[in-house]
Amino acid sequence: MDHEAKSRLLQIAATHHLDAVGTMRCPFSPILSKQLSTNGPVPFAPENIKERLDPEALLPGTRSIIVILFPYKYKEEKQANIALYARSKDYHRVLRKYLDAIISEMKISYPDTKFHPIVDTSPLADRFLAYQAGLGFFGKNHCLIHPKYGSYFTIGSILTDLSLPSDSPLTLSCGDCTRCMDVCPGRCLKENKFNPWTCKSYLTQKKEPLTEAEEKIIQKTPLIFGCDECQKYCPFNERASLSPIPEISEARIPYLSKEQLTSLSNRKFLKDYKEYAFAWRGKSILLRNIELLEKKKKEIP
Ligand code: B12
Repeated sequence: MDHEAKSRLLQIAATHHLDAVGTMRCPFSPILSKQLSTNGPVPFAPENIKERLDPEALLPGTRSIIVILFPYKYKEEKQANIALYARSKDYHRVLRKYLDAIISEMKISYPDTKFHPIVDTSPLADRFLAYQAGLGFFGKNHCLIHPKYGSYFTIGSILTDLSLPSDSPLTLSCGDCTRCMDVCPGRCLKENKFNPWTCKSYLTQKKEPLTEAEEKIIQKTPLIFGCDECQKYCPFNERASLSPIPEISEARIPYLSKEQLTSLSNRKFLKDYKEYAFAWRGKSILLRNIELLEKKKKEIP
């Protein structure tokens, strides 16, 4: 097992302000296939369970996975209608840049080693990689929770044929706290089950026509992209550290108004906001959500 490579990795990550780094050795724990088959299909993720358990398909010879948390907590912003994770530049791009830099630096010491970066869009279950790499525990809000950063982080990973020593899963838990379950707009949180189809985060991104019940879920809280309710009241997030990553404090867009959006053509919208994750479903979905919230306001006497 390559302990030296692990120390080098941690050193490199630290130079990039990254201190939540773990490693896991393949194969995955059998808990993962059990979780995936009992949970059923989720929006925006592949249905094929085999694909979700197969790092070999992405990098033949994968022996270990390096997992890195990218914290995104930021000081409070007075006017906001975009979920916290999407207010700075699209995390897919930002994380990819960090992962590529780390790979280039590792390659200097390990030139014959293979590395393959993934962020969100691979079939693998990112939270589980981070769990198995000792970076957090599964909260009742079904997010992964890290002792220092709470659940306010995104996850980037690197598959490699290096044989890195494995970190152990954390044994922390939410205890008796059920704050997230009580405030969830779509009532989708149950102790061991998550219903993604009534999650406000999903509904704000859903392109198909919404039912009346779905519209009501969106109208419950002010966000027009994503949802933070199950994270906002979590004690781990209340005391979480702010993000050490410079990109998180740059070029933030916490709020989009109806006027801003209607003044832009679809093309101009995509051009102006192409670097933000909230743009991926297009302008009309964001406008639909703003209009739903306005309609609700008018209904209140
Ligand atoms: C599809 C998807 C969604 C869907 C469905 C979410 C869901 N909970 O499944 C929607 C659109 C609703 C969504 C919303 C959000 N998402 Co999302 N999403 C994904 C995606 C692409 C796949 C998730 C998936 O496979 N779900 C299926 C279930 C089976 O998998 P899972 O969530 O990993 O669940 C695990 C738990 O059920 C676990 N488990 C549960 N209990 C226990 C207990 C034990 C002991 C163990 C071992 C395991 C365990 O086993 C499962 C297998 O890993 C991932 C990226 C990826 N490729 O993994 C991001 C991802 C999960 N999302 C992320 C984020 C940031 C969010 C939001 C916070 C965004 C927002 N503010 O609106 C919300 C959070 C909603 C919530 N409470 O989960 C982050 C999670 C960060 C974190 N700290 O956990 C990820 C990892 C993206 C990334 N790379 O950073 N998302």
